[in-house]
Amino acid sequence: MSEGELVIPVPQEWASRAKMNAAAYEAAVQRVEADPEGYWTELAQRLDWIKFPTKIKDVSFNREDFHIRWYEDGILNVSVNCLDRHLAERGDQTAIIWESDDPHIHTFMTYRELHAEVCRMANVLKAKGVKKGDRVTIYLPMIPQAAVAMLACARIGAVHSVVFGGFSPDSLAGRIQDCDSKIVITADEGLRGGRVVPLKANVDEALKECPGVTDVIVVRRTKAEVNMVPGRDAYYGDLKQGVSDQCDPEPMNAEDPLFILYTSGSTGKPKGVLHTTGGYLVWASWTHEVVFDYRPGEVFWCTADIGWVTGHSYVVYGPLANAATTVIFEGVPNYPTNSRFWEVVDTHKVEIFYTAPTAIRALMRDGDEPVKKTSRKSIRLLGTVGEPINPEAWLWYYKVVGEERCPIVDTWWQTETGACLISPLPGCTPLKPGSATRPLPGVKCQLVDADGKVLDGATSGNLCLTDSWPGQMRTVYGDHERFISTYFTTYPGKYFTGDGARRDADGYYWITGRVDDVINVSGHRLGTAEIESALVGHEAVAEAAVVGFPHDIKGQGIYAFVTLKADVAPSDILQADLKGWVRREIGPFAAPEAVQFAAGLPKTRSGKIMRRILRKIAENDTSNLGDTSTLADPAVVDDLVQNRVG
Ligand code: 6R9
Repeated sequence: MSEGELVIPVPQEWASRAKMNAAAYEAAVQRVEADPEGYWTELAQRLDWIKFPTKIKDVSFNREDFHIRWYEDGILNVSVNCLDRHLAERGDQTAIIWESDDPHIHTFMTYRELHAEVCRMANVLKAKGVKKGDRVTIYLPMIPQAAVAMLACARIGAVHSVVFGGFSPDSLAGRIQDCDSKIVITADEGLRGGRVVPLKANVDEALKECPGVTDVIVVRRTKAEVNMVPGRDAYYGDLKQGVSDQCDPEPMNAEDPLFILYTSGSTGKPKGVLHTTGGYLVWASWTHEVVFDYRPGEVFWCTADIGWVTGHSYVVYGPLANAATTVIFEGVPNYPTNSRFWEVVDTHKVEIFYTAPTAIRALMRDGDEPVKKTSRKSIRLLGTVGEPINPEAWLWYYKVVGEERCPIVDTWWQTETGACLISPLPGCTPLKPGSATRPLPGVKCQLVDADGKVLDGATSGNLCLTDSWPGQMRTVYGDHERFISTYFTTYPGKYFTGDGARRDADGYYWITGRVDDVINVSGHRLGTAEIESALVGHEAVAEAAVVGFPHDIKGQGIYAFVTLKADVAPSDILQADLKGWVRREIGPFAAPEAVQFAAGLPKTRSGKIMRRILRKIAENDTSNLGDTSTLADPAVVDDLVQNRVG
């Protein structure tokens, strides 16, 4: 470790007690080199298979014979691995603690109860005609039925597509159409921070564009009166009356799809990231065990919404495969007070707590007192995910929340990677605030320059993965070519993550953020193209260019440059209207922080918008705009700089 650098050593009791200490890590790294088949076979043994795989790994990242297959002749069912196999020993253990938005209401569901509920929902879906391979869209708030719905799909081999409840009717409609689901599972309303989310009304709006949907199953959350379309809509509570709590699990091939999850990229509409059954569950459950040093029965709380991949892998699949008690939290960190997270920790004696840097930064702003007035004695490990964490926020989390007692795992991964790839292991890795540290055993990271030249040693570059891991996405739903061209052609033969990173002299990785046109707002991924396309959908807008800029709490904020149609005059009202427009078109979290009206956008002579310049203006770093000589009309830049909105 270099001198003067802050390094937090592995506490002694962690080194001796942890699942994976330094010796085990080294052994795993060597084993996966020397005997990959043996290593990956052993990893698969953590699951219950109907037929254990004999073909372990078959991968090529080259365009000519591109394929990714893991455990391809194995047969299993994910819901059996998350439920049935725990029943004999842990049937009466709490599987799900549900903490509602209202701090006075929480419920507990045992593994036996969860199993019965999943079987009932699976039978309801079957009665609606859902079969293996069919897509089911889930648009639910953070209630136990969200996990139940996912597992019910897995039980009968249906492919779920969970859409975050914060998405607009339009975004929901696009996701339903893309995977052609005939069924939507939703709730009357959601409740977050005391505010109502009109989920069923959003579904009604979305379905105007989705004639293929035949059935809407409505879970009652607030019991509000909602519009019910006869013949299409039914309450789950009515449908499950008299339905059996037993349902034979569908035997699934390891490479059968488990779920689709839409995520934003640099171009076009969101991609349906497809994950399969065997490799995904091996990776989600193994990383959950080693990264969080998880022991069965412990209370594990990942604060992510199940509408994001973090919720899939670390609220539902990883924890339940490992017989955890997982917390499903409906609320927000600052409601009713900014002590809420820590009060929930104390109420349920949470041992492992996993959240996003944006939440940490927001709470840090409110000072130490709201944290210090709670106990937090139960916590033994902290984690973060979703965006780079600045060392200041890391240290506050470490000192104030964890009282310098709890290691922090800063886990780097993506929707595409299924689960963690770069992360400290708490019993093994000395920590450096702000670094995701080292790749997990079996994960092959590489930094390359813009031309694809491999960079060695301490350096910065674009982060690639040169080999597969079991939890890797297998395709973009319905568009395999887009999968290959998005991820494997920038640097042929390698998976390109879209992230930039620095590697230090100790081989530690420091993720610096996206190098493509993806913006990360409070850990939510958004494509600039998506926001631009929403803006140009407004009748006043001729052209739009969107960039990210550094934001103290959200990590990045959204800055939009807009040129108006010839007959439209700029005004404050229109500015506010455009922010509201994007909110409604995509979702509240996508609303631009700033909208600047521009006479023209900086373009090259071939008509490409020079975002590099727009980024500098948005960042208010206009002293050095770099080379502007290739601009078609250099004068537009002066105008943009002068009219920057603060
Ligand atoms: C899991 C998740 C993926 C993007 C990823 C990167 C950023 C995630 C991070 C991190 C720095 C970490 N990211 N974890 N950056 N340190 N620990 O967030 O998936 O929503 O697909 O976002 O998030 O930029 O490329 P997803």
